[in-house]
Amino acid sequence: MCPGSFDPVTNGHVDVINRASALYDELVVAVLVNPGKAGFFPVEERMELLRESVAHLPNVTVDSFSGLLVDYCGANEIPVIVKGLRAVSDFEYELQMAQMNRELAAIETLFVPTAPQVGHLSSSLVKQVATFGGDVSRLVPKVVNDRLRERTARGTT
Ligand code: COD
Repeated sequence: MCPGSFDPVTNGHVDVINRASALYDELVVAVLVNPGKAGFFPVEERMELLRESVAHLPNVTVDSFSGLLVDYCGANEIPVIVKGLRAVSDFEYELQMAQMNRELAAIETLFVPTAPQVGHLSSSLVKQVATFGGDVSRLVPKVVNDRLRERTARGTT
């Protein structure tokens, strides 16, 4: 399981998904539905962009979930969560979540260190740069870049 907000998916996410998919027979990439937060892209659109971005990986499926990640994993018999780690700041938060998820459901978390080429990428920075007309074409899959450009052109960001 690779969980996240994926609002939107970046090349950093795709790198982690690529590498996790090589480690396991099956990988689920799941978008968190946060009922209290609209997000930049609606959840259905985030899933569509993810599906297109990982279409080259036959053992990856894309889904969404609301509530606790461990409940989704339990219901779907998923034994491992895979997370990407960029910096020390990621580690502090991710360690807490990994320990909590283990306490809640004895589920393990595997950390994949970010690739140096994408270590600076986050969905929020990509959105900020795109909103102000910056070029993010090297930072996100082509489908995401196209969608961001459409939204920026329509002035709906
Ligand atoms: N390089 C490497 N990894 C990256 C990069 C990058 N450039 N960018 C992002 N990642 C990794 C992140 O470290 C993360 O592991 C994953 O990709 C997803 O990132 P985001 O930003 O899309 O998603 P988050 O961090 O907002 O997702 C948080 C979750 C949805 C996983 C978390 O909030 C959650 O599990 N929520 C469900 C409720 C729950 O169970 N809560 C209790 C937790 S203890």
